[in-house]
Amino acid sequence: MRRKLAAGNWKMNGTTAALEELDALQEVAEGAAEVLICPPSTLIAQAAVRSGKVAIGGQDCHSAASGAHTGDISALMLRDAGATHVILGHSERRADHGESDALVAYKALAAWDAGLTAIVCVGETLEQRESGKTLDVIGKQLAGSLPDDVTASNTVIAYEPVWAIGTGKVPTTDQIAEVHTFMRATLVQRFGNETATGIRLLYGGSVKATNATEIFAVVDVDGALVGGASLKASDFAPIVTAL
Ligand code: G2H
Repeated sequence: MRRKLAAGNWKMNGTTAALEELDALQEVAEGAAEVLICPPSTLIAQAAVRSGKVAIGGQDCHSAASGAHTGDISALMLRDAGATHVILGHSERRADHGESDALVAYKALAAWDAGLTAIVCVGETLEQRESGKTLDVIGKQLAGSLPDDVTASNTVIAYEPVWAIGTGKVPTTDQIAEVHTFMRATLVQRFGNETATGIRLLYGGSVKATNATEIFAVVDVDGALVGGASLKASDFAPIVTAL
């Protein structure tokens, strides 16, 4: 049985005052679903101290354990600051920083070495969807971004159609089901039934309290990666309870 996961990605938002939102999430974090918040790196150590039942994650890490990489953060540093998870290959990283599938796979290895769970993101652009390439794109991203030693506990996959991120546009439940079913089958083929059926598959892209229940009813959706609606506990808590 896969434990549901509600993951909040604060992106480049939040200063110290935002940590109050963690206090307000404690009650929903007592429930059956796992609750994770990925604040900006500057807040991780403080967040981990006051996170209570809420798990804390990073939004990216370098593929190397240490070294001359100005401005970057290693998986070990995230772990040391109190993180248990790290988002990798988010489409904003892929677009803004030119991250390739291969780099994402190296980052996943670094995350595992540091004891972090990698949340690996995949998703098609609108142009790719409209030209009928969605499953091809997702298949290639999964093949290239996941190292061979994936387990149900070291990896979570997030399907985030690029055109749905922060736009308010959400795929139909049939479109989400098609991709999630495809991802599960792809994982079964590569990692075997036992591992693949234990891996949690999240949907991400304009998830809100008003659409969460419908999305969570879709086959093979084990939770959500939430951006804008995770910034305020009053918006995020109803999403958690919808799981
Ligand atoms: C997708 C998502 C969080 P939002 O990037 O990862 O953001 O919910 O704002 O679309």
